[in-house]
Amino acid sequence: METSLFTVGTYLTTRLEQLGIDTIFTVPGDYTSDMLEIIDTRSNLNRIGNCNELNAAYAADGYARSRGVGAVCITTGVGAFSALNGIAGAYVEQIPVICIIGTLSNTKLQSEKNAGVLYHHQVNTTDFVKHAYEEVTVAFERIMNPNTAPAQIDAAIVACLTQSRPCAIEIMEDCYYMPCDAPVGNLVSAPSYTSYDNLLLLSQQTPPNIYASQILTAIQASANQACELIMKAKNPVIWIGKDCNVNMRNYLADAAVTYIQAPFVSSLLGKSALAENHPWYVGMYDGKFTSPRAQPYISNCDCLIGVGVWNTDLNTFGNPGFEIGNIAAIYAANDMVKIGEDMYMQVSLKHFIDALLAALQKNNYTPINQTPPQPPALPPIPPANTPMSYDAFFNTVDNYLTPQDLVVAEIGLSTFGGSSFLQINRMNGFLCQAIWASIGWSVPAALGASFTNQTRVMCIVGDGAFKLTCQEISTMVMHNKNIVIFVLNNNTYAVEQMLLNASPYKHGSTTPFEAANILQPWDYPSLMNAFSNRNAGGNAYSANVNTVQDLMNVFQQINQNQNACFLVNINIGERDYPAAWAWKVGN
Ligand SMILES: Cc1ncc(C[n+]2csc(CCOP(=O)(O)OP(=O)(O)O)c2C)c(N)n1
Repeated sequence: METSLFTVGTYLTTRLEQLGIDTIFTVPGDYTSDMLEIIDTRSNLNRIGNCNELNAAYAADGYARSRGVGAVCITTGVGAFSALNGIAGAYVEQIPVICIIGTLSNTKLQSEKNAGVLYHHQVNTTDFVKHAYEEVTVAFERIMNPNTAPAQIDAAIVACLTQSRPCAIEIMEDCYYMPCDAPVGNLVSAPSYTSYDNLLLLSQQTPPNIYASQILTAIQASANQACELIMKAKNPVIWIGKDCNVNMRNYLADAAVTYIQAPFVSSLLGKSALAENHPWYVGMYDGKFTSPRAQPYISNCDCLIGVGVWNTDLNTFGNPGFEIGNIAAIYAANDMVKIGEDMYMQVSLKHFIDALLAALQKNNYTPINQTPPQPPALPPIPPANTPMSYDAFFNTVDNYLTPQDLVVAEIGLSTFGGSSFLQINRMNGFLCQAIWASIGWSVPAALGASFTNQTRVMCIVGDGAFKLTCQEISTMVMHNKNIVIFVLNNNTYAVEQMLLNASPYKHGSTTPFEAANILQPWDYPSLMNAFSNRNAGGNAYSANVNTVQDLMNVFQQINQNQNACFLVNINIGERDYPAAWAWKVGN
């Protein structure tokens, strides 16, 4: 037999290692066990066993948000369907996750098809996992022939990197240990646009390539129109969005702010695309949840320059139809530029920013602002005996966050005007699943993100969301992770109540909560005993917080135990809400 140094399993693990992936989130299954065995032979790969596949997918998502690309390895059917929600979130939010799914062997499939034997975890003999995953992956490859595995694996991974969205690689269990060709070169994402120089060459040839000319015209015209508006503006504001975090495009946001020298705000999805101690940063712009500091800049703004902002309902909260008012507005995102009624297609953010800055330079642009605004003061820590409330919690946390801290924020009442107003002094230091908004994402995502050097993850999660996926704390303890989880305990699904009927939140209200929004109280700190088997390794702590003093004590403990995992129960009155929600309550 011809021998090869590589098998399908080692080919795939080599590709993952080349991408800088050192951790894979997994749940075993008999169709996948050989793959996990292969992972365990790789000294550069760390296999994390999660409590369930949904958590594994969320963890790979959190890892990818922080590290660039992540991987999860699960079994077919039961595992793949459990993970589907996590993969869907990654798809919607443009997070590159490689999803490896082990499935039955060729022999079993044939006996299923020909002899009518149904194997466990199978829905039927069709490609049922592929059908389920088709909407939430940019590539789905089923590997049934080891000889085609290299090309299939490479195609899936390149699609994942290029489109910054998940791919699935389904491997039949008889293939893992089969030989295949060795990997050639490294896999990189293909640029989503043709280079400017090539467009120019193509447009200058005879006859000119009309498509290249069309794109060049769109780039130039959008840049000129934007330049004209910016030159005229007295109070321009730059609005940084999610496109700047995708595929590491943060440098484009930086280039725009540095050259234009205007105050910038961030969208919820783009929060921390630039570190928020940047001198030109003035806060969050998110419809009704615009931060108080950003508000006057937005009110006076006569030219809004949107750099990579996606318009979603949670990004423009409470502004139906997204009315920004009668001002010049430039939106560059999703390979398009929109200025007023004009749309320019196939204009990548990079081409637009490059051309815009060149146009400004050509027109001798002088920034209207010569110096950045006064740096903000952090909110004062409330008096020590102040009972816990949303605002007391966030104002205190704001004073303790360091550039080492990476905040993973869950969706809920606390996100808007709570986590979203925290000052994050670290690029990409704030993760939130703010479009897909699947509650339960944050705790496993915090685990995933914690595999980042020089990082302490602070996870801020409502009690309702916590209940979905909190078992992953046991994985954190098992792997000695230094993660802090703050459970905002108000015994309710508060945001659901707020959106349904805000009257229980009115001053002095005795209006009962909707029964569906009331939670069974849990003894949260005790959970740490269970998840850590009574603190077996001495690295698991929990605490109850009722006052600001209690919270400051916890931070002291956290700082003294840099390598421990903390579960902190923050007791908040059920009728409390972040002050930023007052417009909704009508108080
Ligand atoms: C998987 C999933 N199920 C249900 C919802 C609907 N949902 C959105 S927020 C929320 C309540 C969150 O409650 P909690 O975590 O306690 O936070 P709070 O609103 O009290 O701050 C629910 C049920 C969702 N977004 N995702």
